[in-house]
Amino acid sequence: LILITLLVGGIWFARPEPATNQPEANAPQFDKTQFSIGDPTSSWLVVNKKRPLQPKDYEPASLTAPSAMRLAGRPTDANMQVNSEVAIALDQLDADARAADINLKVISAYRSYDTQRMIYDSEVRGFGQAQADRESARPGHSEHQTGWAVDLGAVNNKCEIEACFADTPEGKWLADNAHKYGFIIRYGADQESITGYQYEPWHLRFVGKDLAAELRRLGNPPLEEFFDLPAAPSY
Ligand code: DAL
Ligand code: ZN
Repeated sequence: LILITLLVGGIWFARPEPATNQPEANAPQFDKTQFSIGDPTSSWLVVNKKRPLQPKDYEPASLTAPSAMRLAGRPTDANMQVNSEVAIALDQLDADARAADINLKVISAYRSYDTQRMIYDSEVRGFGQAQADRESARPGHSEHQTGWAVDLGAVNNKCEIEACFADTPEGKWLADNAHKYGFIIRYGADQESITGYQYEPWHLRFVGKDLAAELRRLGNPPLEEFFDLPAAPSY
């Protein structure tokens, strides 16, 4: 045993130094294949107009409302709920937001296939199909159907689900801080030709802290671009 230990130790210490000392060359590459982008239970899921949920009527196994964050509805309402990982992240985000005098609430979270269809159909009736498709996903195509997405707003209701939310203290705080809790602003400004949707500064998508940090480091490219997927401006 002593001999083996000495031998292994000798081999270990005899290992040559890496060829370069440049930190860049040795920095670990972000592994884009760590998690599935097709499985709706994966926080890296990419769903868009070209990538329907599989199955289209997918339902998350369990959903729960954040326990301390303020809600526009009741905690037992499905549309106040997200998956448990997201609920925990939202409570952490909210605790730090409150400490910074930022008062947020959940406006809309989980939506079933049928609920999404009702919302989409009512948008079509109100604004026509072309405009509806810029604002609302068709059923089977929404992040809201996965439990990974949530629309947040200010407790004072200012600019609720409007582009001007980006200019409110709450919207600015989210843009600056959401990544620390694993969220991205999924439908960024000037990304409609790729994401298929107008700017939605209120729509947070949980992707986990590692990916959220990497996307921020790269200047917030849309998920489609990051994962080398086709742009999804239309169905
Ligand atoms: N408003 C987003 C795109 C949705 O309906 O999922
Ligand atoms: Zn949304």
